[in-house]
This record gives sequence, C-alpha cells and structure tokens, in this order.
Amino acid sequence: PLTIFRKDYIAPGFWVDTVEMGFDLDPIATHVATRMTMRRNHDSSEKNLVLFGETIKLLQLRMNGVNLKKSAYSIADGKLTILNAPDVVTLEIETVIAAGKNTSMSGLYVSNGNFFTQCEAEGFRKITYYPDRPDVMGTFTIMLRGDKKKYPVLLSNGNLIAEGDLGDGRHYATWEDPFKKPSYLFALVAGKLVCQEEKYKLKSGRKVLLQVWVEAGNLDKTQHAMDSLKNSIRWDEERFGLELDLDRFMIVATSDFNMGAMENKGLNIFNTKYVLANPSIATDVDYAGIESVVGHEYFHNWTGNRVTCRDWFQLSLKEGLTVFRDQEFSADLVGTETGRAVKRIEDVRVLRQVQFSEDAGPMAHPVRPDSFVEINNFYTVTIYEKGAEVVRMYYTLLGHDGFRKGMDLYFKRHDGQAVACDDFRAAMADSSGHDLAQFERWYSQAGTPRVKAETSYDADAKIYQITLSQTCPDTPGQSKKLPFHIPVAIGLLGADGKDLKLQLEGQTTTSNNTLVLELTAESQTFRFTGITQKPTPSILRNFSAPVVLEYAYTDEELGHLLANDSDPFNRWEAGQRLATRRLVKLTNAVQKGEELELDAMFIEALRATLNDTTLDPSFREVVLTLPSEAMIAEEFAVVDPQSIHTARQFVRASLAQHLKSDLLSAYENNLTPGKYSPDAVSAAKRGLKNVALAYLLAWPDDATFMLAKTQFDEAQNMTDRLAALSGLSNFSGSAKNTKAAAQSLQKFYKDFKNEALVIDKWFMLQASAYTCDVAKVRELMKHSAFTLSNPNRARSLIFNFCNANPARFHAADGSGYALWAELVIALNKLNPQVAARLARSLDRWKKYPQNLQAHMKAALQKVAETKKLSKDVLEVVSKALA
Ligand code: DPP
Ligand code: ZN
Repeated sequence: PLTIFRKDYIAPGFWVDTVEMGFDLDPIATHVATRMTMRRNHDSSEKNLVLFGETIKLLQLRMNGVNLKKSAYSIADGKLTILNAPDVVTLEIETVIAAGKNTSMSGLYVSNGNFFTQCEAEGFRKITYYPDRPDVMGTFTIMLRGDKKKYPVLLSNGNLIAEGDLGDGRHYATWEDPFKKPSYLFALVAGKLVCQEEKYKLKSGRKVLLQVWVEAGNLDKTQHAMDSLKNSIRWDEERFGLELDLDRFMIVATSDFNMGAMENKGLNIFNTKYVLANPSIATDVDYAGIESVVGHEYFHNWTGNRVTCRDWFQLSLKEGLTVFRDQEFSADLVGTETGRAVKRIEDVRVLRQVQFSEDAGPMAHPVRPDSFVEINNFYTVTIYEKGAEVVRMYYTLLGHDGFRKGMDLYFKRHDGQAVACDDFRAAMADSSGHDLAQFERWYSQAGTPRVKAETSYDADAKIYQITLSQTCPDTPGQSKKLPFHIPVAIGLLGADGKDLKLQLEGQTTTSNNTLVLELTAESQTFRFTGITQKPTPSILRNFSAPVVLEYAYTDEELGHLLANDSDPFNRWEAGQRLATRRLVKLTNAVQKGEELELDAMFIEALRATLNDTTLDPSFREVVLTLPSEAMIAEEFAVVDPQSIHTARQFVRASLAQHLKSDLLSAYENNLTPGKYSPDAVSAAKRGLKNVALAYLLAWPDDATFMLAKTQFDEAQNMTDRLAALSGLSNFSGSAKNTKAAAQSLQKFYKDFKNEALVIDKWFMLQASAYTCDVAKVRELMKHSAFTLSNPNRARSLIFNFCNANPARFHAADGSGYALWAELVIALNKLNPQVAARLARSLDRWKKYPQNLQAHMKAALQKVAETKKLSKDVLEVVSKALA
C-alpha cells in the first residue's frame, strides 16, 4: 500500500467557499446532492481539481451547470480528477450511499436504526466526492429529509434555520453552520432520539441552548454529561478566555462508535460509554471519564475547530493540546493540590504503560509523524498523551501566565486557519522570548529519552552538584538522536524532610522548593551553592518531562522521599521505585525457583502511608497500587509474563498478610454511607476502601470473603458493586466460596442484562481475571450477549484479554495468539479500524522468549497473508514483522 509522506505536502489546487448538501435518508440508498463553490488557489503547484471519494456511487457530476462527460475527468485510487477546470467553479455532485451496510463506522452508517456519521479523519469522502483534507475549509448548509416516524429527529452542525413537513410522511430540517470548517468536522444524526436540554448563560450574558441526545429510556443517565458540559464551558471561559461561539451545542450518544467521541462542530457525537451515567450503572472511574471526554470534545471547539490542522501529520497540534487542556480541566475541578497530583499520577501511568511501550516498538513515531499508510493508525498514545506532555513542557518552561500569553497569541494569529505544530511553537516562543528552537526535536524525534543523573556533595564548599546526561534509543527509521530540550524540575530534601533553599551557582533565581533546570546538551552539570548538608534529590518533580529518569537511589533515600517529599508526584514515584525494585527481584527469583520473601522495610513504608490519615485517601490509594504487570514487563529485556504475575501476586498476598488489620481499618474508615455522589472526596474514599478490599482478598479467609460478598449484595452503587465482584471473581478460596462467587457473577448479568455498558463490564471483568484462559474466552464469545460487530463489546472481551491479561494471553502453547489472529481477521472484514487496534497487541513480540516469539511470528504472518486485508491492519502487521 501507498505510504504518504509529510514532506510531500502541497497546498490544495482549489479552495472551497460554500457547500450545500441535501440528504434523502434511507438505509439502503441514501441520496446525497452536493453543490459547492470553489476557486483556484493560485499559490498551489497542483493544477488539477482533485476530489476524494470511496465506497460511494457517483450518479452525476456537473461543473458550472454542465454535465461532465466521462472523458472530462478520471477516477482512480479514490481520487476524482478534473483536468483543465476554470478558476471559478460550481460543482454539483450526486452520490448514493449504502449506509445500512456500512460496518466500518466511518462515513455515514446506521446504528440501532438511527443514522450517524464519523468523518475524522477521512470519512467524508464516503459521503460525497470532496477535497477531503483539513486545510480546505468551507461553510456548510445541510438539508436532511427523511421519514417522520423513523427519523423524527434530524440534526446537523450549527443552527437550525428551517424545518417542516414534506407531505408524504416525510419531513425536513435545514442546518447552517456559520463557521468555516474542514469536512472532517461535518456531522449528521437522524433517528428516534430524545434529549435533555437547558438554556445556559455564558459569562458574557449570551444565552445558549445545550442538549444531550440519547435513545429513549436513557434520559435518566444524561445529567452528569450535561453538568460536565456546563463545567467545561465555564472552565474554558475562566482559564483561557474562550467562549462558546455557537447558539446551540449538542451531544449525541451512540452505542456503536469506534472512538471515545468526536468534536464535530456544534454536534459532538459520543460513544455511550462517555455519556450515560447514573449511580447504578456507572463507576467513579466512569464519571471521571465522562467529565474528561465531554471536556475534551468541547475544548476542541477552539483547539481543533477554530484553529485546525494543515494536514494529518499535524494531528497532535489539536490532540496533544486538547488532551493537555482536558487534563488541566479535570485537575482544576478536583481543586486540591493532592487531587491534582493524583490526576497527574493517573495520566503518567497511562503514558508510561502504553506510550513508552509504543515508543519502544515497531510502530514508534514522532509526535509529528513523517509518514503513514493509514492515518487512522496514528490516533495513538504518542499523538495524544506524549503530545500532551510536549504541551505541558511549554507550560513548565514558561509558567502559568507565560503559557496563557502563548495561547492568546496562537489564537490571535491563527483563528480560522489550518496550521502546523511549528506555528504553535512559534506562538509560545514569540510571546515569551524563550528560545524554543531546539524544542522542535520533541516533534521530530521518536523514542523515550533516558536522563541519567549523578550527584556529588562537597561539604567544605557547601556545593551540591548534579550532572544530567541524556540519550535516546533508536526507533524505526531514526538513529543517532540529537539532544532534546528537557525541563527537569528538581528539589533537594534535608534530613528533616523539608525542602532546602535552592541557589544555582552563577544565577540569580532562587527557590524555596523547586527549580526547573533546562537540560539542552548531551550532558550538563548544575551546581547548587549554600547547601549545608548532603541532601536527597527529588528529580523530575511532577514528571516535568516524558523521559525515563535513572538515578541510583538507595532504599533509604526512597523511603525518605516517600515519607516527606513536598512534591506529591515524586512521593508516589519513590514508592513505585521501591515496589518495582522488589517486583523485578522477585520475578527473577520465581524464574530460578528460589524462595520468595518480601522485606520489612517495604511493608512498613506502605503501612505508614496506609495509616497516615493526614494524607488524602486518593493519594494513599495510588501509593498502595503496585505497578501493573505491563509496567513491570518494561523492566526486562526478555519478558516472562507468568513469572511477573506470580511475583506480583506474591507481593500482594504478603502485603495483605502483614497489613491485614491496617487494611481492615482503612476499609471501615472509608465507608461512604448515604446517597451516592461522584464528587472527588467520596470517590477517593471508595477508591481506598476498594483497594483495601482487593488486598484483603489476596490473603483470603471466610471473613474477608463475606465482607466482599456483603458489599456485592448490598451495594448502592456500581463502584462498590463492581469492586466487590471483581474481588470475588479473582478469589481463590474454598470450593464453597468459589461457587458463591460464580453465582454473584450470574446475578450481576441477570440484574443488568438490559444495560449494554454494564454487560461490557461483565465481559471485561471476566476477560482480565487470572482465572480466564483462552478456552474461557472462546466460551464467552459464544454467549448470546457477545458480538464482534459492536466495538465496545469486542473491546470488553477480546481487547481486555489480549492486553490486560498477559499471563493468560501469552500461554506457552501459543493458543492466545491463534485466537488473536482469528479475531483480527474476522474484525478486518467488519471494521478495519477496530481490527488494526487489536492487531497492535503483538507489537512487542520480539521482547518474549524464543518459543513464544515463534508462535507470535506465525500468528502475525497468518494475518499478513490474509486476502483483502485493509491497509489499516496491513500497516500494523507489516511494521511488526519488518
Ligand atoms: N474524536 C477524537 C478525539 O476527540 C478524534 N478527534 O480525540
Ligand atoms: Zn481529541
């Protein structure tokens, strides 16, 4: 398949000014009539008029009122090219779409009898022939026509300007979006839907209409999404001075959706997972997820829609920035310093576990990629999460106000334009005077940099010296990386645990706690003066850069940091380092058949944290949570998933055994009786209580079993119910208890069989339990509630098994990989985007022992040799095999 290169960008040969479209909605054949006015871009080297189109039937093509003969244009490889077009053109195009047969969930498709669209990145070309690229922006007027009974609700972008009856049982609605937009932001929704709506007053006094549309029966699950939307609107006004520019803002939920949600102008379309919530179906984690995704899509209205991307290589321009914004939004809503830190910890966990792994594998790519085969494969953790880290580094380097000035300048310069990552960097540099030339390498070089720190203390001179050196591993197509511009936030702790005053030699800036060092060379030495005692360094505070920090901490130093660091992130980090050290050692011991032992120092450090009631429960929860098996795997050159699992389970059981009474107290002291509320304080209590419960079940007896069973039976909310069920389904106790656990699982299914999102949890919980092997997955696939054609359902069982149950997925006989290959091939036919995501589960195959590698390679080859493989899947497996 064709590789597309960033360096080959050429401006479009024609601009679009206005687009009018009429849709006659019918699942078998939706007719689309498009009229657009275009004019030549004299600055482009492209002389032809080029339109893209896929999977649609072309009925008619008229240029400036004249039917175009077949000889006047050519169609090849998804491109329609008109030669010798005049400078000013009105094109009229009629196309037909078989939306009901579209299982790809890209373009126009049908879900539960309703019509939806998904046009990012290149779905609009499945609707009509169009210059479907983000730098072509036009104003859209859309008329929807359809059966009144089947499609009582007709929605599109912008404002409703007309609606009425067509007399024949059909009706119409006309929508006008006053803002120019690229085609990927187009959307339509038609069908049987109901909405919760509200008039909301902006800070300026202007009133807007907010709506959350769902299927009938779900109206009791929309309040949290509505609240999250109002919080998002207010937050963007207050933090960035950005106001909602439309009179109406709609969110629509569908259960069939490839992504989390989509920021179509004024008409966001969401996966139900990120809209629907009430206490009986949604957990605290779900509530938080909804808040952040509603925020994310809303914030795109400025960072993505008003200022959009010149081409898809610049995707992180909008995604990295918008993830940064949604992270800050969630952190600001929690409000407390610890709450912020816990949010930061959760985000960094994802980055390390998923993005660092991507950066070390065959799909590694820069935040601004140089090439792709299928752009849908580049909606990655690198573009999103590492992209957000890159934006956060500007924030760290320029400060709160400096960053805001940069944002203001960015909008002042580029509102209404399609721009590049370099334009954002230039706005940050020009508004602050900070030299950000070298910072460009964060966009161009892939791979996770390693920063090594070495320190020495001169008591006589009272000088503490730290030398920072950086390297970055080779990645596909890139070797010999140049040094990055890395902000390293540092503090120094005295013996009393307090921060020392910081004064860099030869510099005037001082700090009472943290200084941001700028590492730009391969190696640099920084000297702190006036240091009267040998300190403990707290390096990379708040995770100031997306790097791996290597420093030879002693256990005592880590214990000191865990107990005292004023930076809560590094306090947590110290605990994770202590845990990782032990988990690695124990994994090796498992492999050698040695006896396993957990040391008292670690147990006591965790006991102290668990019992420190001055600490926020959410913070105690994250400290108590051990690094995941996937994180531990990153520590090894050759990964042995079963030994890692055994070692981690041993640590959990040992902690449970030694901390039993402390865990029980934590459980008892963090009950949240009364009416459920998803607020941060209550959620934190539930979080700590449920982590305590999970530990207690790792060293089980009948009493802890009863505790979990009672919590399951009497739970007043999904958070507590699911936590108890998860504990029970991982429980290894007496036969009697195991049976009762299985019954709980059955009861859960029966009670929630009409709630699709809860049934997803039911599958997910089983798929990720250690008790679930390949045979069990195959059995669950035969369950009447299972289907591959719903992405959420496929993810809940299949993706969770392949990605979140490593000890079982990597079964020695290769049966996990054989299942994986079967499913990638099956999904490829239905939905290439979802298939390609699943295909990524074998990215790191070269990190496993030889016997597993052989099985994985065979599975990858089996997929690669499949006929009619989508370019989505082909790109992923060929890169893995390369
Ligand atoms: N819908 C996806 C997101 O919001 C792609 N833009 O990130
Ligand atoms: Zn986004």
